Amino acid sequence: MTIHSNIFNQLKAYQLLKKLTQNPFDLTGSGSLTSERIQRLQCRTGNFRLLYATQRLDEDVLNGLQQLADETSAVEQFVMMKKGAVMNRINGYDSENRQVLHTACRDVFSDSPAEPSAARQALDELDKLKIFLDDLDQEKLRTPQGKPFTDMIQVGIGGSDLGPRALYHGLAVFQKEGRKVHFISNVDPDDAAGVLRGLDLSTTLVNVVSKSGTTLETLTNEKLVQAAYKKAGLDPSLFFVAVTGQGSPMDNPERYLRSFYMYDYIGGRYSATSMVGGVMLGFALGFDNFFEILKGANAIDLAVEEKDIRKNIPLLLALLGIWNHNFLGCETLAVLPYSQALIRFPAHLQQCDMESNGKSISRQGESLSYQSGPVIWGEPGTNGQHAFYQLIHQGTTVVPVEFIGFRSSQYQQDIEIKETSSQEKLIANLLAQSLALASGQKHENPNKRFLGNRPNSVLMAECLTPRSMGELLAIYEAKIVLQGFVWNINSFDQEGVQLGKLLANRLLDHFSGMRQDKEYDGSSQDEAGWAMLQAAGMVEGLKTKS
Ligand code: G6Q
Repeated sequence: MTIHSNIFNQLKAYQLLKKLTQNPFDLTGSGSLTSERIQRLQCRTGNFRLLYATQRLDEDVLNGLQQLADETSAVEQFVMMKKGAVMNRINGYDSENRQVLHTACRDVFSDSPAEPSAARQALDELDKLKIFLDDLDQEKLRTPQGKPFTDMIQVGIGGSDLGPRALYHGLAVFQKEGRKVHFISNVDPDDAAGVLRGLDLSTTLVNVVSKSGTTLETLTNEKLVQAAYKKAGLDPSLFFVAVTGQGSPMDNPERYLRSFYMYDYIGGRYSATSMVGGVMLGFALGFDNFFEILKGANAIDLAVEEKDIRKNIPLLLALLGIWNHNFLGCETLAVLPYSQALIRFPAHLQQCDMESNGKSISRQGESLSYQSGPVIWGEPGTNGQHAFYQLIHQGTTVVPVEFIGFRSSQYQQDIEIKETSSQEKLIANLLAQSLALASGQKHENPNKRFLGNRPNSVLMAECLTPRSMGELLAIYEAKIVLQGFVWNINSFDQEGVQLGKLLANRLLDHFSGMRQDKEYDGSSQDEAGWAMLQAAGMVEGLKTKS
């Protein structure tokens, strides 16, 4: 397949939509948010419905967005991706050159998966995981003292941390009794120290997750945790499990109790449904719950094949995002879940979206003459309401919002006060915010005036379960990928994080230089780096310590 080479702002649909920005739908007028509009502008996919009457659009804009999706073959490109096309590359330049097959991790329910060999590999890893989890459940796998394992520390960073961690928090209510998970990601020694403090290492497994097996933070933390085990008189190889790429420096089963693979064609930030999330989530929630996550994600991957934007939530979300960002000029997007369990979900989206679509060249290596991905941020509501919502309502910048909510709570432990439950209070707040942002408020006192026309939509489902969590994850993964197709960028590489890593290593060389030679002076080979170290007081600090 040849990679699509459309230039976004030269498309016919772009010109059409550009004209429509002259007079976007006014949500503040009396009679704007009619019941007919609210009923009509809804979309259903899987267990979710998306309410988008509170976006600044009408049928003409929707038709234009449909044309944009069609003209860029967004859905067709998604299907090609699932079938194993090499989508991760920049044509004509040195770049990654890979398939993009995170969808294969959950394409394990049909006899004719989109890419059979990747689905086979996913099934093989799932079989290994099932055996591992059964061995733990049946206590065939126990601690050297014969006790069951109760805890797991996941050591990993970036994609090997954020998605899995978001899912773990999202589904903590489904945790198996007597099992708990902890995470170490930052190379800040206080991250590890805080987790290790008070943990009984003799009943704790350590899951070291690194696709490359070379990530500085993860390898450092692995060594740090190993040292803690040795200090406690425990042999790390009887406690440490690994998830890594085939052939990576960590691909050495002898060093680990069990080893699992994730494959080259699964990008880190899209890897939560591979063994990167699977081992830890299986340990915490049990195999069946992990399988439910996969089912939910797979259902969305299939639903994305629908070309009608009015019937495909990920595609519609992608296009609404493009309307707000590229046409209405909104620079950021807030994702605000009204669910405490989704506390880490915005952090996962920050990575998944911004690392994917924070690009400024096309897939043909040309500079973009239009905006690519927006800044993504968020926090669970209603806490945010008492914090940053002021700016969203009355600030000088317009921040589109994607609200996420659930009709029922997870724990089902609620109380009625003044004839309403806490869950009802939560959802009433969510819906009220959506309306208030859209309609605004007229007032003779300027301080009490709300301009309104702040675009937002509401993503709702019944309850946050393993199935709907899997759906939510895949909805956003697909949204991000589809936007990348429309913008004609490579959403699957991350060159932008390399330069900082390179410079950090150069600075670290100065530290070891100083340790070896008190008279060491790095200013001649690296003026700026050395000066930064001096200015930060690090040179002085190290010399006085040594
Ligand atoms: C994600 C990125 C990045 C990666 C981490 C960890 O898409 O590639 O966040 O996940 O740098 O990499 P390893 O899993 O190789 O340690």
